[in-house]
Formats: sequence, C-alpha cells, structure tokens
Amino acid sequence: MNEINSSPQREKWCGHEFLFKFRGFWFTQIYLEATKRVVETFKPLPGDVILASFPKTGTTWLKALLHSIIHPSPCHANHPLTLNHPHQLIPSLETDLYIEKWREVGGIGSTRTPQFPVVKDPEKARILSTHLPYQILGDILDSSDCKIVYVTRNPKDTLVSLWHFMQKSSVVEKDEWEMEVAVDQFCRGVVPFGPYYDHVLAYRQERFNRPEKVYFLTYEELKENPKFHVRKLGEFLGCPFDQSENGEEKIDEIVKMCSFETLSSQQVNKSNELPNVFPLPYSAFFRKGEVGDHKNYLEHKMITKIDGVTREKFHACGYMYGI
Ligand code: PAP
Repeated sequence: MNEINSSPQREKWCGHEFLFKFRGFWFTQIYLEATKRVVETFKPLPGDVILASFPKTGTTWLKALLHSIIHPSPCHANHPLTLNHPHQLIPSLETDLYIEKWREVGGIGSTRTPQFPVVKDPEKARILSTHLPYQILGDILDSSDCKIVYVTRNPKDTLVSLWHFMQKSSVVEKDEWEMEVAVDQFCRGVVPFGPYYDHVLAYRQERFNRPEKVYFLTYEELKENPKFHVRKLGEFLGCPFDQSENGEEKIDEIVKMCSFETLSSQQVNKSNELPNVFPLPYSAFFRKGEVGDHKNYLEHKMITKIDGVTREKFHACGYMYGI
C-alpha cells in the first residue's frame, strides 16, 4: 500500500475532530483527502501567484492586498472588495478547489473538477492560496515558474486567533477546547497544517534559496509598514507602482481598502452566511486584527511554554522571531 492510501497516524483534536498525519503534518480528514488530491493532480501555471500561509497568520488580509495589486480597481461602491469576501476572490487549493463541499462530507473520495479562476487578461496572474506546507507542496511549486508569497505571524497571536476561530465553529461546543489544551497541541505541532514552526521555516528557507520567486513577510511587519510592503509586492509581482505622487496615491488607496477597519465594516464581511466551502461564517475571518492580543488570553506559564518552543525551533537556527 502506498503512502497516499495507507492509514495515517491520528490524534484527537477538538470537539469530535481527529487530526491525521501525512508527510509529517496534521490534517482534519476532509482536508487530508483534499491535500492528497492536490498532491496527485495540481499543476501550477508558470505565471501563477501562490499565497501560502499557516492558518490565522494574515491570509485574508494578503488575499485582499494581492487581488488589489494585481487587479487594481478605483475605490467605488462596486469595488470587488466591497462585494466579495477576500476568500471569494482568491480560492484555496485544499480548502476550496480540491475539497468536496463541507456540506457533502459524506462524499469524500469522489472527485469533482476544480473550478480554477479564469483570468481573461493574459498579462494578469492567477492567484491561488494554500495552507499546505512547503514540505508537501514544494516539488509541485518548484516544477513551475510560479511565484510564492508567504505570510507568517507571531506564534502566540496565531494560536490565540485559531482558538477564537474554532470557538465560532460547530466543531467546538462552547468552552470545549480549553486554552491550555490548545497551547499543548500547538507546541506539539498537532493543529491543522501544523507543526507551525516547520511550516514557517521551510518557506523561509525557500526565500533564501529563490528570493526572486518567494516573498516572505510577517503580519507584524505588514502592520508596521503596509505601504512599504504593497510597493515591494508590486515590484515582486511584476506590476510595480511608479514613484510619482500618482503611484503613492494608488498604494494609499490599496492600504486603506484592505485595512482591517475598512474590510471588517463591509456588509459581505459582517455576514453570518456560510461560505460554500467552510463551516464558519464570513464574519469569523475578522476578529480584532491586532498585534500582541495573546497577552489578553494566555497565562504566564502558557507564554513561557510557547516561547520555549520558539527558542528551540526558531532562535536555535538563527531566526530571531516570535517572542
Ligand atoms: P485563515 O487562515 O483562516 O484565512 P487568516 O486570515 O490567516 O485566517 O487570519 C485571521 C486573522 O487575521 C484574524 O486575526 P485575529 O483573530 O487576531 O483578529 C483576523 O482578525 C485578521 N485579519 C483579517 N483581515 C485583516 C486585515 N485586513 N488586517 C489585519 N488583520 C486582519
């Protein structure tokens, strides 16, 4: 029996969910099935832009930014981001394109043809997103000339964001996923798409290997200086902003349109409707959008525990991030 078909190791996660191990990373069953389909069949096009991230590290924000940079649109009532949730504009490989709709979980195993976005202008890139680690997707990404944008976030804020997200999910009944348990699982890497640390380090290494193809940034850097990163992303993606006042204005507009304040106040993003492919409402992707919110939720001993792992995994190999 090959690796794709063999029974994977499993561990209890939260609610009634289990996580299954595949190539060193953990997945819920539905995402594991989708991941295997991605691995077996996905072929990126040379011009694709792949937004890669660990969950809750800034994916929604980057989706809004990348879409605005590649498909600029003047700010008006019909702006794509006033009509669509960022997740509707940029589909995800394993949680969208290659998944059986969550409402039809019983249908796992049957195949449906992924509905890739059609880009009418050949000059424009197709943008796709993924939470899959480089350890699983790397060979596929390397086989094409696509570009990768990777965003990461302080591990403690990432965990706290994930914890809140799961509280809104039907998977967790109220108070059922204790923070202490969540911290322990995060530190052991047993969370969807985890281990977080291995996920971050592999994309970071790839940035060093192929800087012209991989743009690596942190949520905190983006908060600190969004204009700088929008300009840099424009250059990286081959759609640079000019240095004139006009270029500056365009950057300002994008930063404002994609800010937490603007996006979270759009009707579509406040909606309690469920996206087609996800058992959580659109509004669940916008909570606080702050740096350092973990201080309001993690006890001292939890912080010490996560910082210990951060030192061991990041600092020991020279990546002085996350504490
Ligand atoms: P996903 O992986 O499920 O798509 P993702 O978008 O990566 O989630 O992370 C959600 C976090 O980004 C939330 O953080 P919080 O829980 O700490 O608040 C969400 O509020 C935040 N977020 C969403 N959009 C923005 C934005 N435009 N600017 C800043 N933060 C944002």
